[in-house]
Amino acid sequence: MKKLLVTGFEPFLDNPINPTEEIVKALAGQIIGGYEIIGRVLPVDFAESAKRCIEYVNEVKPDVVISLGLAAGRNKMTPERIAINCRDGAADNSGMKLQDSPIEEDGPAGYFSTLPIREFVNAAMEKGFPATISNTAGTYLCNNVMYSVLHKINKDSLPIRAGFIHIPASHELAIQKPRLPSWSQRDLIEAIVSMVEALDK
Ligand code: PCA
Repeated sequence: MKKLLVTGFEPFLDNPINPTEEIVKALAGQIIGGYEIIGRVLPVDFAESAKRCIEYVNEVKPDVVISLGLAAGRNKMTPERIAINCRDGAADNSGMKLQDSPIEEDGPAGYFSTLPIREFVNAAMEKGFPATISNTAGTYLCNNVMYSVLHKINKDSLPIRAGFIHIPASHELAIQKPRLPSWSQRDLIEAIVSMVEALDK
């Protein structure tokens, strides 16, 4: 059976909960759209997260990698179009703070997602979940993981489709940070399921 590696992240910065962790736990072991789901949670750590994700790719040998990250403040599911060769932003969970730092010294400026992001958006919307393509994954850990995985796939010519989806806050998180737009955890999970089902449409 085809394999899908789904990754999420641990909590970070002022977010005591990361709903991507719950999504990974909920989906791991399931079969969706003809894919066996393997779930892994990544650390919010510049030195570790991409390395860890690539180790999981080597271990699992998936056909597809979908990485998930929280974009607190967004109100829709947002498949990312592109990852850029830049690390910048707040300190990570280990206290490492980078500015204007390339992910790969000699790497290309960016990599486009190789996931069917337009189909993802259409499939989520058909099921009633607001979704739109995002044209920036930022410059923090999520962009770092998306770029690094696509770089590895490109460099080694691996037959793997990969990319990233940023998700809104869950209600559980919004209770602690009341300004955030939020979704129920169940809807977050179902919206991701609707996109997984669209992988081969
Ligand atoms: N979101 C952050 C890092 C971890 C996460 O879930 C980001 O958007 O980079």
